[in-house]
Amino acid sequence: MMAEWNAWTDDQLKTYNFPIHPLPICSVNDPQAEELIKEQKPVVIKGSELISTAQKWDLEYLREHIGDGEFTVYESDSESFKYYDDKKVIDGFTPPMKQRRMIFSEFYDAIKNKNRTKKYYLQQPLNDKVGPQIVVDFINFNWKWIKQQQMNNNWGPLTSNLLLISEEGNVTPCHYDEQENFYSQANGYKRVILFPPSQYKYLYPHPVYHPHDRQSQVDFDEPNLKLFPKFKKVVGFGTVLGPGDVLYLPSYWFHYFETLKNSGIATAITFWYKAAPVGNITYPLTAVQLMAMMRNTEKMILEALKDYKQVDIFWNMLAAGRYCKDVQDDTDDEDAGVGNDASVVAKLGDIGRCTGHGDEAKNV
Ligand SMILES: O=C(O)CCC(=O)C(=O)O
Repeated sequence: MMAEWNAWTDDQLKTYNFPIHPLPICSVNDPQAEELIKEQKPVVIKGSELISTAQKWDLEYLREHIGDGEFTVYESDSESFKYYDDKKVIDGFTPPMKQRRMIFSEFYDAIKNKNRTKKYYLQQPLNDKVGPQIVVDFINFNWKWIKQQQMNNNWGPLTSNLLLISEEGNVTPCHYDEQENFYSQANGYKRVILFPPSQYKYLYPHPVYHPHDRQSQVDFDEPNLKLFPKFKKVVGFGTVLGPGDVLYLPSYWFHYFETLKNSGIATAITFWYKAAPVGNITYPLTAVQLMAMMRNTEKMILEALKDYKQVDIFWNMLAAGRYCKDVQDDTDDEDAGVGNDASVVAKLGDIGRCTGHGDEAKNV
């Protein structure tokens, strides 16, 4: 087996105290990749050529070809870009970053400005306003491969291709999405850390009514263990994605991304698909089904009460002295109904070594 050369070193990664196991890495024809996708387990796929025509999309090429449309660019005072939904409004919420609209050359100038104090992250769904050369590159993506995946797994329609152009050091804090994603790295290097849905209780997502819905409340740099004591149980699965890599990121898996320090710009494109319809329900429910159920319950209560401030009062009233007994903590190790973290580690660990790539994966 050939050792794989890494274009990056460990000192380009942020340091965290929790364990991080390697994610499985498979070449595109490896049946293990198909198996993992079917089981809704993450896998990094090499050699799919999904967006090989976008590997040349550096800032110069995009400035020349992407057209005059406007792009959403987040501007932050720090390296952190924590998403918020500006349609959800609550008292006292200050957005942690500014959402701006820029044409590409404005973004280019902002990034090239050496005297700036702000950091930038372009995040824009690809649309029909892009220039003709970008359309040609897009048409020449490996649609045959990805449509086959969509069919094999009974996914619904493709909903969006988000173009992500990130500066070195940018961090997308931990959150989950409700769709299946083939996250494709065009150029540059991004470290990703994933957590299975069964770790929901260790990651404390914000309430559904909150602008940070789906985002973990835990600041990975300075976790507040008084408020979020179970965060110390968290176990991640990580890797560094490089040009041409495709990560299958299953719906409801928590994920965290960082563009490697001193690595320049990183460009990636998401392929978000509606998840497969829920088949026959069997018991115990899966962690994903429980998460979806919790979301729906929270939404229903908000709809009934109308006022988000009443929601906290309601849940406390419901649980106080009745549903919040210590007995709930027993579920941590048995993991009744929410999947078994140990079995996920074992499964992902085994498969990570069988592909001709996984052995060399660094423990990121
Ligand atoms: O690449 C990033 O920084 C974030 C990507 C992400 O969160 C996603 O694809 O769901």
